[in-house]
Amino acid sequence: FFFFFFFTFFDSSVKNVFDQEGFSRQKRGYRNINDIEVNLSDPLFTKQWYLINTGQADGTPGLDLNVAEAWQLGYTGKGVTIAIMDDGIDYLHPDLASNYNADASYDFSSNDPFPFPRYTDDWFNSHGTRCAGEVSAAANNNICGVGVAYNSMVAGIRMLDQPFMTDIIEASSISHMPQVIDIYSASWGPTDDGKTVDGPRELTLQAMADGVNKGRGGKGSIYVWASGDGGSYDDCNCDGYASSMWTISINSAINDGRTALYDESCSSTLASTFSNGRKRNPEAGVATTDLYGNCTLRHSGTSAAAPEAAGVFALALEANPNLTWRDMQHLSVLTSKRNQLHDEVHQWRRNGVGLEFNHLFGYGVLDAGGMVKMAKEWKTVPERFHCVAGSIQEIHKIQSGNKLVLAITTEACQGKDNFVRYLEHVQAVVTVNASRRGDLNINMTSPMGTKSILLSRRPRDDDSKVGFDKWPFMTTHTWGEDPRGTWVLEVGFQGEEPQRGVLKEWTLMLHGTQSAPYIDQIVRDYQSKLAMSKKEELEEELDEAVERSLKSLMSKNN
Ligand SMILES: *[C@@H]1O[C@H](CO)[C@@H](O)[C@H](O)[C@H]1NC(C)=O
Ligand SMILES: *[C@@H]1O[C@H](CO)[C@@H](O)[C@H](O)[C@H]1NC(C)=O
Ligand SMILES: *[C@@H]1O[C@H](CO)[C@@H](O)[C@H](O)[C@H]1NC(C)=O
Ligand SMILES: *[C@@H]1O[C@H](CO)[C@@H](O)[C@H](O)[C@H]1NC(C)=O
Ligand SMILES: *[C@@H]1O[C@H](CO)[C@@H](O)[C@H](O)[C@H]1NC(C)=O
Ligand SMILES: [Ca+2]
Ligand SMILES: [Ca+2]
Ligand SMILES: [Ca+2]
Repeated sequence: FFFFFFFTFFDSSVKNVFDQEGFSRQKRGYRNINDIEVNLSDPLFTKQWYLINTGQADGTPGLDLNVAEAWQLGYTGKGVTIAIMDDGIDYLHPDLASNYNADASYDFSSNDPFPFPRYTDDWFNSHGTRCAGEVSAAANNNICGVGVAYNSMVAGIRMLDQPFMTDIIEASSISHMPQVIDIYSASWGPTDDGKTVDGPRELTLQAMADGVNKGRGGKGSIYVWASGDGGSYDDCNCDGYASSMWTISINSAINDGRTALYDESCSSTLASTFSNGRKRNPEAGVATTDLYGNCTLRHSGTSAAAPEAAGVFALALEANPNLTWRDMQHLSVLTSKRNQLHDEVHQWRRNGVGLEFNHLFGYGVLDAGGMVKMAKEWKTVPERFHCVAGSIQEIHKIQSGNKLVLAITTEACQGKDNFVRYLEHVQAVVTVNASRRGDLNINMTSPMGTKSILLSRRPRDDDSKVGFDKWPFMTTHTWGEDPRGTWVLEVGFQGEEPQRGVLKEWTLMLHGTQSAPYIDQIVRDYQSKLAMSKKEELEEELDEAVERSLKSLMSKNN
């Protein structure tokens, strides 16, 4: 993440510092698998390639969550409670019972305190139990495998197993005991049929807002969301839960770094973890606990990816319980890694402050070791501000072969109390209709030149009536950028038949800080860089850079 600091906080006169090789070494730090000393008795532990990937099941060695480093530093999730919002948890399972937090659990599907899964012959309701094991399965007990945060506590919130979902059930679930539950993991959302556009309703939105503002004593509930299983036919920016700023949306890679076939891409995904797909090897799935005391090697889908992220966040929270919901997102952005992920469709790119991202994987795969180390030293990010950068509310026609290009030039509320200088999330609130909604595609480019694909083609979506009504498309790709300047929105059609449509609104919403985050980290990282460096020349150069940056920071912050 050195690039980030450099571009964000150092003036252009020190550009040559950026060219030093050392920076990219830091970002993708090599880890020798043979150095890992984790000796656990759990029979499935060595099958859990997503924890430590030594090349099991034809995987790529080193492509994992780097949990071993976090464990070796002593972080295993102690004192942290993660709720699995799902179809229940087999809390009698011998690998889960000791970590089960009964007091924080509830069954909203049948209104009782016992979220035990309902029996069906086909084990349909095994999902929550499998997710729970990924987070909190106990270690060294000779049963199944181990959780990412194997000393954390897991709560069951049963809420998926009733005939209809209601706003009240969702809202009650995500606001259940927000002072006890630290992290909520959700592997559900609107139907992944490639034609649904839907999101949280009124009560659930309010519950989420209350969660991030008041949960955990005001530091904010951490909501982890699976980005969806709709594959290339769907776009997770059409899922208002995954695309919410208040959730951390997680996608998945398979054990050789490829995308899974069910992966949806979108600009609101923050980072990725692991799941199965494509591979026939039965051990390429996710090994975890299963119903009625069993274990499985075959947990799957982005559903399996979200709980892994919840586990990593539990390790970070143990390292620093002061982390806010935004700190967790910043840490994910800064420490996630490209590693050996590859997306055949979308390039990896760097945004205007040097952070590497991908349209499908977000900022890359979570790195538990990197995260706890940074979390330990982390200072809460500065206050967040919100700026309506501009709004176009006129009728604009869109036609196949003739895309609409609109621009908003903004000062990002500079000179006002709510000036946003360092971006976190950006939302483009769009009202548009079309003769075929699924053929619409929308891109937005920031003043620093970062293009976000806000909406890609969804071939199955044949809506011609509703369109998008004040829909908040979100991007995380411009994280850390300076939003001042001209933003460009491009709206066009892709597909066989000619289409037409009308855009009625584009409102650009900026969210972020006025003062530079990570000031302390910059200095510390430069210092450690200096300590490691053998070249005196480099030392001098870096010393100067630190001094200059501090001066410029002070002038910027005053
Ligand atoms: C792992 O632990 C077991 C039991 O404590 C011991 O017998 C075994 O030698 C250890 N293996 C390694 C590689 O340290
Ligand atoms: C699950 O566990 C039960 C009881 O231990 C056992 O009888 C059954 O065969 C197991 N099922 C599977 C699919 O492993
Ligand atoms: C958390 O915050 C408290 C109070 O501000 C402070 O004393 C403590 O050092 C912080 N802990 C960490 C790990 O930063
Ligand atoms: C889109 O909205 C415009 C203006 O309200 C309307 O005239 C047009 O018929 C609508 N088009 C579609 C495809 O719904
Ligand atoms: C948006 O970007 C994608 C990917 O670069 C491109 O294929 C598409 O044509 C663009 N659409 C518009 C409307 O500019
Ligand atoms: Ca029950
Ligand atoms: Ca175990
Ligand atoms: Ca979806």
